[in-house]
Amino acid sequence: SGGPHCAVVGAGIMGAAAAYALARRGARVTLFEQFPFGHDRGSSHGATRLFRTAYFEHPDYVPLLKRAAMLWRELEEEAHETLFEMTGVFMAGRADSGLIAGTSLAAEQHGLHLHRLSRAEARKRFFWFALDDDMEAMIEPDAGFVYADRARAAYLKAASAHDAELHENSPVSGWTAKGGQIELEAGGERHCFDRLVLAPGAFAGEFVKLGRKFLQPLRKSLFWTSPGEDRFTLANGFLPYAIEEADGRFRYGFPAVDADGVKIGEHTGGAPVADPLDQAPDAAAEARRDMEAFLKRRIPGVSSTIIKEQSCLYAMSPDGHFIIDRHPESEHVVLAMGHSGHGFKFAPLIGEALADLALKGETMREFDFLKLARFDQA
Ligand code: PYC
Repeated sequence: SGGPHCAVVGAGIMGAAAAYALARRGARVTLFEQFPFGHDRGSSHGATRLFRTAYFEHPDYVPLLKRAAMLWRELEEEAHETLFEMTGVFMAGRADSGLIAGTSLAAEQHGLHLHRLSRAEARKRFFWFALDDDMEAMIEPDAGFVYADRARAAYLKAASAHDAELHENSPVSGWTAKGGQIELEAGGERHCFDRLVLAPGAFAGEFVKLGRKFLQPLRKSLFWTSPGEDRFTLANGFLPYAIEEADGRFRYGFPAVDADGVKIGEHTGGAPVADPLDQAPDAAAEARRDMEAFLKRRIPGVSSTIIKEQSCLYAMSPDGHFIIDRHPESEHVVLAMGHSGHGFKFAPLIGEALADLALKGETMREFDFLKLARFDQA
């Protein structure tokens, strides 16, 4: 293809989506991934990720989410497979919790529907959950989940179908912007590109040349428990869920979608990681016990015995919001980082935004609140 030659670094969901968006627009794309495709050392592996539209984190994300939902459907069409399930998500917490108050605020500001459940209805339809009397329960209908591994693989396949060159096991050791070109070192060789797209996830480190202050990797433990009888399934009305406790701890999970059972994780907490290249240790016995206690207390019908565990890295930005921008050092370098454990659902749109920034120098103004400039005053 005759467009500019773009290097994409990182084949997590953001890099994969960017490679596809660029290749589809006619750019020549070379993607570098330090590990094998589909590895489980970053933030994109696993079967499922939540999708929500009434966004408790900030109402400004809502217009982005509406577009992301449409783009997930486009990817499904391109890939001829189901990647996105708009099942609704069950949420519970006190009225003043970040989850319930924030979701309500975003819904109100953007005219989104929330189905608020009376205590009796919550008990009847969501009998799996043991809720406190002072908790509110609701379903967000414009919410559901994305099949994560499948979506990332679909983006790589679609990028390749549009002639992107994909390199796994190819760490990039450095880059330099020089006179409108980017020099990149990979596999002991120097390569020259017109544009560079950085999607480094938790591995941003010194590599992004912004200093370390924009990234704190956190390691999270995820657990799976046996569904016992076949009741914790979508077919039986068990929805993906998010529950915030009075102490602010936020746990979430999914129905059993595969043989691994019922997934459960904690969105709050996590262990700061000095070097994300270190292999994950087993979850502390204490984290397991804590999750087992949560299951007993809140979802007593599911087995509280953990049958599988895995870890996942969050790439925390200083304010928990994404950083999507051109690089201060060169207008030909663009980046998406700091997804802070809630970025996956946005990936199709972030891929488009990175392609916009790389090819046109700007993207939708709805992304303005995610620029680096917000940290200038700090
Ligand atoms: O973005 O909804 C989310 C989420 C839940 C747990 C981790 N991220």
